[in-house]
Formats: sequence, C-alpha cells, structure tokens
Amino acid sequence: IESSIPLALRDLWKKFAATEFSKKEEFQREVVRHVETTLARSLYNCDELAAYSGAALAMRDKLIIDWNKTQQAHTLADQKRVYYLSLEFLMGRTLDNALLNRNVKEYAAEGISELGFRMEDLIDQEHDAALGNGGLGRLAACFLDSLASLSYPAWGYGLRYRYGIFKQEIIDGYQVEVPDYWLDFNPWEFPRHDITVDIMFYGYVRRYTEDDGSTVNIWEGGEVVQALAYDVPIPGYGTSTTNNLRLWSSKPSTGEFDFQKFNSGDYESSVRDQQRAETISAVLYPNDNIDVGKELRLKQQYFWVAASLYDIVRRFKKSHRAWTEFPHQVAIQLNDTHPTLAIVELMRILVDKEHLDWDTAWNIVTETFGYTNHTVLPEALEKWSVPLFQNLLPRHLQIIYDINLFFLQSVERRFPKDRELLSRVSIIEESNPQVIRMAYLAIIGSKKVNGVAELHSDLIKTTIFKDFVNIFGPDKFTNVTNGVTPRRWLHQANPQLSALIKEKLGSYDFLKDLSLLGGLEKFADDKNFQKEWMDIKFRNKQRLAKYIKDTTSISVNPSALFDIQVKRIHEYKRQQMNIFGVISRYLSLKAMTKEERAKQVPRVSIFGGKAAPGYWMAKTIIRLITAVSEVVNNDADIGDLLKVVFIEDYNVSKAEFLCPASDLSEHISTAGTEASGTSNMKFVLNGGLIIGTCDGANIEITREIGEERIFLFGNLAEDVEDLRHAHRYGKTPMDPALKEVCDEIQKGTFGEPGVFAGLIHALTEGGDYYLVSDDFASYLSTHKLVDEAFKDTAAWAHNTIVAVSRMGFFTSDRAINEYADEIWNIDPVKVD
Ligand code: CR6
Repeated sequence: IESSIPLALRDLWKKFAATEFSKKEEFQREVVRHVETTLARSLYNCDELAAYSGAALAMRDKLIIDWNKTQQAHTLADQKRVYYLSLEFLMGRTLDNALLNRNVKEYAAEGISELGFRMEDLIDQEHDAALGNGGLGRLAACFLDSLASLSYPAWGYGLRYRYGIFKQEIIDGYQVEVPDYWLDFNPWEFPRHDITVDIMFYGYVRRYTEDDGSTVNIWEGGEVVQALAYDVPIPGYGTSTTNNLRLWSSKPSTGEFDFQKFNSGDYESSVRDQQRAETISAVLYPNDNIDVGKELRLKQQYFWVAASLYDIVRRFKKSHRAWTEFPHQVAIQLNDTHPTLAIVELMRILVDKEHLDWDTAWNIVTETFGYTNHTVLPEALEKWSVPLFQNLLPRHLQIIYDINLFFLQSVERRFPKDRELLSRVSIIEESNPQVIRMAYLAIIGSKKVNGVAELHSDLIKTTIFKDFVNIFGPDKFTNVTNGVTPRRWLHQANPQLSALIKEKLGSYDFLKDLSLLGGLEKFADDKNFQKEWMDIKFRNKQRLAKYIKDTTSISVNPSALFDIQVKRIHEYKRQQMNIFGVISRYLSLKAMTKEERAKQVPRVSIFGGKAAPGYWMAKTIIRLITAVSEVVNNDADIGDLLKVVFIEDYNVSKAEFLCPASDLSEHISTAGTEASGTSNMKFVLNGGLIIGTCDGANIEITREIGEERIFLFGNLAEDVEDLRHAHRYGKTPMDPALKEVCDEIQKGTFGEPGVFAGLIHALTEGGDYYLVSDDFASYLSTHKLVDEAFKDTAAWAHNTIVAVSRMGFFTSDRAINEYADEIWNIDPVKVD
C-alpha cells in the first residue's frame, strides 16, 4: 500500500503525524487544549465535568493513535481474526480503565491535581456505558479487555443503543425505572459517517430460473434502514494493541427525511419514518434470562447481524481469496443465540449473492461459527414465531427451512424410523403458531458449542441438547469456564489490594498472568501481612459505609460482617431466600436475652440489583427487602446487630466499589440454574469469602481454593427433579423456620401482607419451584458457621489470602486463550 503514495507526501505526513503524550506536561497540555478548543471553555469556567471531558479526550487521542497502529498491523499480518457478536457490552466507565491499561494514571493524576482537580472526582463524572443486562454483557466486556491485552486480532460487534439499561430508583420501597440517556457526551466513540450499510426488512422473495437452469432467489425488501458504524477503541493492558468495538446505530436510509413527502407537505409522516428507523437501535431490552419474543427485538437482531456480516465479508473480499478460505480468515463467535441469524445471513450472502452452491456454502458456514450457550432456563431460550419471521425476513425463513430439511434428512439416514427424534430436534417446533428454536439452529450451524462452566456444560449435554450430542458426537460440545479481567476487577476496583500484592510479589506481572497470585500463599500466616490485608478490607468497608450513609442515611458499623448479594433480581437466584434468612435472623435476635445478643456477630445484609420491568415477582422481592430494612434498621432492640440495605441502581461502577467491601457474598441459586456466575469470582478475588450452592462456577471455585474456604450448602443439581416432583405431589412440608418467617410476614410485621402474597404463594401452592424450603435449613445453619468463622480474624485472614492466591484460573485471559486455541484457531499479532 505504502509504495502507491509519493515519497514526498509520505514524509510530509510523517512529519506532522499525531504524537502520543508520554509525560505529565504533555498530558496537561492536551487536557487544556481540549478544554479550550474542543469544549470552548476556559480556566474561568472549567468545572469538573469539563475537566473530565478534557482528560477523556486527551486519553482518547492516545488510544486512537494506538488503535490506528493496531489496525494497520492486523491488516499487514493478514491473519485470521475473531469477531465477537454480542447484543450486550456492559462496559461501565472507560477513563480509569484506559489510564491504568496504558499505565499513565500516576502522572495523569498528578497533572490533574496541579490543574486544580482530583482525578477521583473526574473519574466519577463519567456515565457508565450500560449496554447490557448483567453477567452476559459484562462477560463480553471482560473478553474484549482480554482479547486486546493478549494481542489477539479481534473485533466486537454490537448495537449502539441510545438508551442502555434503565436507571433504577427506589420510591416508597418500590423499583421505578428511569430511562438511561447516556449519549449526551460520550468521548469514547467515533462515528464513521463513511461506513454505512443498507439493511432490508419485510418484502417478498422473487424466484426465477437462470439460462443454465439454476434457480435464483432474490429478496426484494419492503423497508430499508441504514446502519451507521460507531467505533470504540479497546485498549489492552501492557501492550499497544487497541482493538475495535463496532456498534451500529440505525437511521433512515434516504437521508434525514423523505424529501418527497416533506415537499408535498406531509412533514409529519416523513418525521415518523425517520423515527421508525431510529427506533431499531433506540433501546436495550431490559430482560436478563428471559425471552419475550417482540418483533422489534428480532429487527434489532437482524439489523445488527446483517450490518456486521456485510462488514466482515467486505473485509474478507479485500484479500481476493477464494471463498473456501473464509473460515481460515474469519471466526465468528455467537454470544448466546441473539446473533444466530448470522448463520442464515451468511448462507444468503454465499448462495443468493455470491452464487456458491448450497453444500460449499454450508461447509464454509459450519466451519466459521461458534456458539456459546449461557443458560438452561427454558424461559430464556429464544424462539421466534414463524408467522412473524415470515413477514419480517421471508428469504431467511426459506433458508432456515432448507437448513432444517437437509439436517433432518441426514438425521433420518443415521437414525431411520426414529420419528420422535426428528420432531425433537427439528428447528421448527410444531406448536401453534410454529416457532423457530434458535438454539437448535445455532448448534446445527456451528463448529463448536460451549457452555460457560463445567457443571453447565455437562448439563447442556445431558438435558437440553442431549439429542444433538447423539447426532454430532460429543466433540462438538465443549466447556470454557467464564473469567473476569483482573485489570478492572482487582487493579482498578481495589488499587490498595493490588498495590499490596505487587509489594509482595515484586511486580504487577500478576495482572497479565494471574496464576502468579500463587506466590501469595506463603504469606498467608504472616501476621503483619494479615494485618495489612485486613486493614485494606476495613478501609474498603468504611468507604462503602460512608456511601450507604450518604445515599440512604442508614448507619452501618464497618466492623460488622458485610454480607452482599448484588446481581439481577431473579427467583432462580433466590434473593427471596436471602431476605427470608434475614427475617429469620431478626426473629432469633428478638427472642434473645441481652446477654445472648452481646455474643452475636453484627451483620450488614446488603442487596442490590435490577428487576426486569415486567417481572412482577422480582419487583415484589425488592419490596420485601426494602420493607424489612425499614423495620429492622429502626428497631432499637437490634441496633448494630443487624442492618439491611438495598443499594439503588446497581451497575458496573457500583460493583467496582462493592466487590472490595464484602466479607461474605451470596451466590445461592437453585442448583443447576445459574450457568456460571461471574461476580462470585470478583468477590473472592477481592478477599471475600462466599456462601453458595453447588452451582455454576461455585463448584470450580471450590475445587481451586479448597472446600474449607467456601460455605457451600443446599441440595445438588442431580436431586432437583425429584424434589420438585415431591412438591408437586404435596409431599414436602414447609421447613419450620421458613414457616415462622412466612407467618411473620402474614402477621403484617413488614407492612400490608397482601403485598407479599405472591412470594408466599410461590412457596406453597406454587410448588416451590426454586426449592427455597428444601435448602432453607442448611442455608441458615451455614450462616451460623459463617458467624463462628468470622470471630477468628486470623483464620479468616488466612483463608481469604489463600483463596486469592488460588484464583488465577478465573481470569478472562485464561478463558480467551482457551477460545483462541480450541474454538477459533487464532494467534496473537504483535503491534510495536
Ligand atoms: N444471565 C447466566 O445466567 C452467566 C452469564 C455469562 C447468564 C450467568 O450465570 O455467568 O450468562 N446467562 O455467561 C444469560 O444471560 C442468558 C446471565 O448473565
């Protein structure tokens, strides 16, 4: 490419090429320049927000220079790339992370302080980028950090929602949703006005025969919407690799307005068309682990998948390789079934547009895709109604029918006469209306299918995808246990702990190779080290106590045991069991004498999490938590012995200061329901212990850190079916302690009992599907063990140090290396 540009021009360009700041004064100059020119402010009206903006823009310039270098290096290297398709990227804030990943925070903070601000305050000005619901979206964000940090040539593709996950307000104890308009100032994205793709919807399929006798299907769309690319640079840690996250935004394809309508005076309808187009990327669906089957959601999925594939194919075609080379240049990972249409769209491109024969195209497709399953919950498995699909994507439906036909024919050849098998594995479910089972399509169209923790990967093989293991053989199915990035979840969230670890291990190398934490174990009994370790925990708890005081006016004692459950509110995650446990503790405390009370370990029970706006039970659970907190926190008999706090609007930034402040965190889903969980990893990595069920990644955490360091309780996944069965046939009397709790609620101790009737009903007539009663006794007795263990500070310190030293496995770097080696077949590219 270079040689096509005249030497003189190249020299001139090089002379004036943008340079990166690399010391304090240069950083300060960039900040002031941005404040004065980009933002048109001055020394006299530069507030914290303007100073944040200046710092962020200066940092962005630095990232973009490395981003350019990286993209050039990747083009030159011409190696296989991976594309991570995810409808959710829960990025949180960027400034702090970028400063730390680029190792400039120290001098930048000094520079900011000389300019009259505190870096901490500026960091706090940033709005979270909350384009996700929970674990799945945050996992995608951790994976981007690891991909860049390990120098893999990788792109993320997602949607640029104008509104991320709603903000949660608690009003009179109830959740109220407030829209999250986060784009008023977002310095981290670059609109690419030159990168647009027209995306079709609706219309019909025209079929005709070519001169050579072959049939051609042409989809003539009804509606056309334009996808516009926004690029977000993703800096790696300790490398200049800066990858790209490309988010698509929708707009009308004919420009601002339909001018014909506009000129003919039909102004309103031309504006309506524009709004209709913009609606596609307007809002993130706020559901976690539940499928609602709305047409707009399917439009979002196709819009994003079609734009991304167009982009990927365009990049591939620049290399003028044969189509059969495609899987050697491109790996596409489907984050859950949301992007499954990519399989169909690539078939459409190869067959209808590039005129490959079906089998060649299908071979390419099935060598390209990988599918990650994130749940076994039946209500979360995506199914699209055939009539809806027929109307919106008529050609894609035909292709799905063909994929299904050829698949079922091959199954029939191998398992003749097994009619039941055919109907069980058909992509089309014969319900009324018929529905398309997206997970089946994803399995059939992918090379590899993985679950996200060992138990989960085993469960999908033996339950929901059992037939497919029979058909394809076990090798198609694999496990990649989730991980979290230690850059954000240790170094950034808990700088004091990270610094202490560095002091002991001699360097920050553990942030790149988390197994080096193993070197801490030999200090686990060192009294001085234990003290420094516990002092840091205490300061993090003090900081949280102050936050709780400032935001809720509840006073909590930082010496109390901080017990935290923060995650989306879901019946399967069993926040209801936690709050029932809190009520039970309250009742026991009330029944004690003064002397007995004096021996109890003070507790602060902290909850946080959003309920999907339409999930009534989840909202009732929040209401019970807030109701209990009103009663318990104001009971003079109880004082500091028990406090209950609900943290409003749990999000990534709040997770960053909650994780370092826990003594105990709760991961108590009904066994077999939580695919992995990732906050369990974050809490242990920050020196907290966990109480949990034998579910998801808790099991592997136990294997790594040792069962003496985790408070496991409850029934096992293998027993769940029988227990549910027993409930259905009325064979399970309610646990007596739980009965007491229910009676107390029904007495009105926590306000009008009618409000909570649904929760009680679920335990009784509802058949206790999540087995709260079955696990309650062991849950309570395990909490007693926790109290006892907490009294022995030295042993507690020892256990948390050993646990942290053995958490190396749970870095997302390990997970990404596994994907790279076993699923994607990609190698890193060095960027100098
Ligand atoms: N809700 C799982 O429930 C897992 C993440 C990431 C989830 C959770 O256990 O850790 O994915 N599943 O793998 C889905 O979103 C479907 C989640 O976040």
